[in-house]
Amino acid sequence: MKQPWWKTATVYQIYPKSFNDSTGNGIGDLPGIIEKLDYIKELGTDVIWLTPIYDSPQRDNGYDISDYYNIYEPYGTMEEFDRLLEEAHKRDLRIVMDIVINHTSTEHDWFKQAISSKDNEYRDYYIWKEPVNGEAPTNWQSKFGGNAWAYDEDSGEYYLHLFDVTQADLNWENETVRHHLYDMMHYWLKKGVDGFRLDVINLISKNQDFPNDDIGDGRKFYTDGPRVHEYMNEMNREVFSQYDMMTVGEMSSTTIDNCVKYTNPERNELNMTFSFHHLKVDYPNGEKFAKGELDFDQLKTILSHWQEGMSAGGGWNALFWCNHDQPRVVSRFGNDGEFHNESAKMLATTIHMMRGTPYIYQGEEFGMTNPYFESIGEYRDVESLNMYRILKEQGMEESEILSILQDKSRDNSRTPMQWNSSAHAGFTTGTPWIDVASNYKTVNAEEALKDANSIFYYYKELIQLRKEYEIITEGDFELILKDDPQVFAYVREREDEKLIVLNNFFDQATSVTLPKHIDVAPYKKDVLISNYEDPATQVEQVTLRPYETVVFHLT
Ligand code: TEU
Repeated sequence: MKQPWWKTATVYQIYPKSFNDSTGNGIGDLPGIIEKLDYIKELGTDVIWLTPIYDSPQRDNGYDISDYYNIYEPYGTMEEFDRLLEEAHKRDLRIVMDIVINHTSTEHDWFKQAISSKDNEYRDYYIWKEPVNGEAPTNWQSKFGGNAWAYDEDSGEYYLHLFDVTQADLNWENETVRHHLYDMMHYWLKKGVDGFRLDVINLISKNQDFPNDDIGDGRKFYTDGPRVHEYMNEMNREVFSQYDMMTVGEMSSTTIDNCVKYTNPERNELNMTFSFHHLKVDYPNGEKFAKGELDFDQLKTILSHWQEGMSAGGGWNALFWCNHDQPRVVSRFGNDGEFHNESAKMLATTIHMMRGTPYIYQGEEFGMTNPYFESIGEYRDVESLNMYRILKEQGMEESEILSILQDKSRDNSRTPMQWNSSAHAGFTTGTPWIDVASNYKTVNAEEALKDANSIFYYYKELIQLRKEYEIITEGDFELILKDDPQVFAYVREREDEKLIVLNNFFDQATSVTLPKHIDVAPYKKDVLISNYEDPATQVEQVTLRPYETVVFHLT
């Protein structure tokens, strides 16, 4: 049976603000993206995910929307968006828009009306509560630090903001709000958009008792909440089911069971989900803003559980290491020094041979690294700046905070795209809104395109393999060598075909012996892909060099 197009596709994520500036104002824009469509096509990706481009005060770089129907002016005009869509479609590239419907900016007209008086017709578009004992209604914490409620002096009530104080949560219990949002989705889909990435979509249903959280930060009262699947189903019925489109839900702190429910096609909710548990394995005691090391055993366990659990339940994973909220994976879990090339390719292979739809974040395809900023003045991200203030107030030394931000800040992935070795890496002829990483003269797209052994052409090969070998999208998954301290090894199997995927995650060579139950004797063995020129040829016992990855194809 023909698979839906999004199952064999690879998605390229663009953060417009940092992608390519065509006007010299230091901010990326839509005409700048059009200039680079042939580059994206050359990589071989099929879909472009655009992070929010709507009108916004940019407190959270567009995840604080003030008008769903207009383009943020420095990015360009609606005509330029229409041209981008047309030029992408000419190249068989689909465009997926990022929609933020858990909250709006407090600059949105709805919120301006809502805060103007208690009896305004828009009041109930948001979540307002009376103080409790003169305090915030609950002890829930914002994900950007501090309490999740903001006090409005005029009305004497608080409004909920799970993120920044300028990002007010919408009241999804209000059917009028839901239908306004569905109308907005139809507007973009009727223009020809090919799908949506739905921001923190599993937070939209809150426990209507709004209880205090005696042991946590309140997330259990709004994560995968009481009516969330009802709302997803309604969205699908009212909108998604009417188009040939793709939906991917960003899920904060979710579970495999819920993601099976969100993505099993029989439930008519979403096509696939992003989950983040594998990207918290360097959070000591679950604490993001602290110095942490890769817990390799946890990484293997989590990724394998999600592969096995989602496959068993008929769900579908979005596969990723990087996005605009995450540090650059080659700096985080790889080696951005001596083994930059090898480790980037190994990390890519680890997820691109898995079951799901892979996502490549701009610059990941040629190994962009964290920028290692040395002063707080170089940071722009609201979460990082909030946490800098909070940690300082808690008495932490500035040097320690800056060291934590070098590892964990979301700005690590938001530095300008490194196109070439010219000023500001060819991103802008003006002054970039955020500094370019200092290694742009050697780590850039132009250098990568000239080098047949570059990370770029390795990603291109991985993307092509997914289209050629159905075992990659449809094969069963089995983790092997579970206790090996440095190799992430797994088998994909489908009828009489196997892939054996071996990934050395460290800078020391090691040897592995396949477990006895993996019978390889009757098979013809080929190497499908490897990051070393001369990979092993026999599979039963393999020596893996630093960060070596090799995929054996058994037929
Ligand atoms: O991210 C939600 C999210 O889970 C992360 O922002 C995470 O909560 C944060 O980094 C704390 O560790 C989405 C968008 O991807 C993000 O850019 C927005 O800031 C956020 O929602 C609010 O819209």
